[in-house]
Amino acid sequence: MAERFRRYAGNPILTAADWPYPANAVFNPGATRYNGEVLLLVRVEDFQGISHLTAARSPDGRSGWRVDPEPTLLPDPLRHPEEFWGIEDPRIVFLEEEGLYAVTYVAYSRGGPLVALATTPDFRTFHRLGPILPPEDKDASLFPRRFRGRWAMIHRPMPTAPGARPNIWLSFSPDLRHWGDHTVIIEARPGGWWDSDRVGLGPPPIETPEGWLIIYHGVRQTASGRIYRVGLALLDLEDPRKVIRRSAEWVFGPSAPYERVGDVPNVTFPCGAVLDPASGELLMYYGAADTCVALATAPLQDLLDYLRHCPT
Ligand code: BMA
Repeated sequence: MAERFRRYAGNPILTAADWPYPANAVFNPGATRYNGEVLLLVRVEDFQGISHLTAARSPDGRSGWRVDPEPTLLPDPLRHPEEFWGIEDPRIVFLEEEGLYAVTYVAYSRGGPLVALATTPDFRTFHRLGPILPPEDKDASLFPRRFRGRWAMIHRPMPTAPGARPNIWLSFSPDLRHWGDHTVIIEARPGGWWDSDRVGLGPPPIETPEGWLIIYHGVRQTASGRIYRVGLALLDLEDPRKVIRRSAEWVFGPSAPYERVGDVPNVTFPCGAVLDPASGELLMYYGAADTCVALATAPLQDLLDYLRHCPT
């Protein structure tokens, strides 16, 4: 049994039927703690196929969700043409130094999906910094602090060379706007591997005494479509270019009916996680089958113990 996370008994925790206004699907939420609660910034797909983001809040991160009555962050294609076909898959990080939350999200531009950044103090007002990486690039998150004076960001550019696989990259910036020193950190493994088609960051990197815990999605191409599963890696605390460990096996993947069946079957796609200080559990929020939001939990220490036995 390779699974290291336990599904919440009340799954799925949010569906389109829970929405205060018409929605086709609600999935791939970013997550953070805000005002003593868990806040999810949920990707909502409307009936045109265009996505926006709406906040849902819960005191314990499990139940009692309250959804904003209106969209929290709508695409703004007039001022931000990169958002022409919507905004998707947010990752939320609190930047201590700025006293702000940073939201990296996919802006679906006419040139393809790219990485955009917005900051917010309160999840009511957002300040857009616009595109920070050109298309096609997705699955991006900042680290919450600088390394030797520079910000760092994980992302997943799409290679164009025939046969090249989409890998996870790391880049640095002096000011959150200009990014460089790009380097690959986690590659899709070739051949028969479960993560052979592509890999991409899930939730933002989680700082632990043993290193930055990375939860990533790995994809396999099959005769009946792609399967999106979840793996783990550990990056060096002071130099996140160094991968200390990487799980050989996936640690979570589609098996429940709501993960197997939906708009896109066989997808578990986490974009956010928060620590429950009372229990030491990591609460991982994921989109299930591009249709609804679900929760799976694992004691953080168990994940770190498991990684200690994973390949270097
Ligand atoms: C990825 C992203 C996700 C989506 C997943 C499965 O490429 O677009 O938003 O959940 O595919 O369809």
